[in-house]
Amino acid sequence: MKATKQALPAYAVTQSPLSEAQVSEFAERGYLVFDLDVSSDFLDSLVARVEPCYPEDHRLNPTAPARAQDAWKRIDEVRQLAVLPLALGALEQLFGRRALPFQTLNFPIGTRQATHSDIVHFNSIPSGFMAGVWVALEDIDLDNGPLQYYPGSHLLPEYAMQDFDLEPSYDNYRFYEENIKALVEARGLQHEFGTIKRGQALIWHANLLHGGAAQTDLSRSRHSQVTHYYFEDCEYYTPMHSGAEGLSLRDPFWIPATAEFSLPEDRPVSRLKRFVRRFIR
Ligand SMILES: O=C(O)CCC(=O)C(=O)O
Ligand SMILES: [Fe+2]
Repeated sequence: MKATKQALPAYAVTQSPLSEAQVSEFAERGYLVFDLDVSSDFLDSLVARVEPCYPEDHRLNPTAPARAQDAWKRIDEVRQLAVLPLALGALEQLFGRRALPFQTLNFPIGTRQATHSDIVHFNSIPSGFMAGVWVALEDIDLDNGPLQYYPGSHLLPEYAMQDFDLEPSYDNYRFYEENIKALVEARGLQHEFGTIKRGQALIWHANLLHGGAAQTDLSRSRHSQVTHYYFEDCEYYTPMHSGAEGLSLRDPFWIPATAEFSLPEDRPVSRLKRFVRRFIR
């Protein structure tokens, strides 16, 4: 069956919700914290309904790292948070193009993810039209594994695996992390922590170096949701699958604007791409 191209969802967008000072702060620092203005009941319901999406081993042992990718397909609150008019409006104001959410990740505890920039995972042509919006679903402090980031690091060059003489592949990803760690040390970059309150969001620029700080109190949770966005009128690709043979373009499925949607079939193109990746490299 021929796949039809998804029309851009008709999102409701709050126009220009940010002040000029917030826009310049983002340009200089590569991140911005703002209030999402969502109700406590909404956040309670989101957290409760995502819980069954985490893997069994996390439910048996709540200190085991866990994530639920694209829970928006099943849990409407996750979808609603991803398409929140205020978040879409802020992104549009910061990047000057319509924001298009393509992936959600929910976490029940700290990720302890090593420092990276999302540009190594998702990039665009023209480059850098990608952002993450990290939402605190409960209060975050230094003990429950806050986001850790390096203000201003989005102004560094965009580092791909090849810049460290690494073949792009997830098998080599730990060497990317080692190189980024060395770079942060060599440049003496200073980190900050995203100790933000429940219902606040932190937008990061695609090239901002960030990761998850260690969770020092493992008796606690750290409920959070990240939505990754691209922007309109770009080409999208996966740097980690793009090597000498060319860019691995992607055709993201944009998170729908309303609760009534049908998911794309397992599209013939992506099946072919998977086959190529498995057998021709
Ligand atoms: O939540 C975290 O600790 C990091 C998440 C992250 O790096 C991402 O979603 O891009
Ligand atoms: Fe990230």
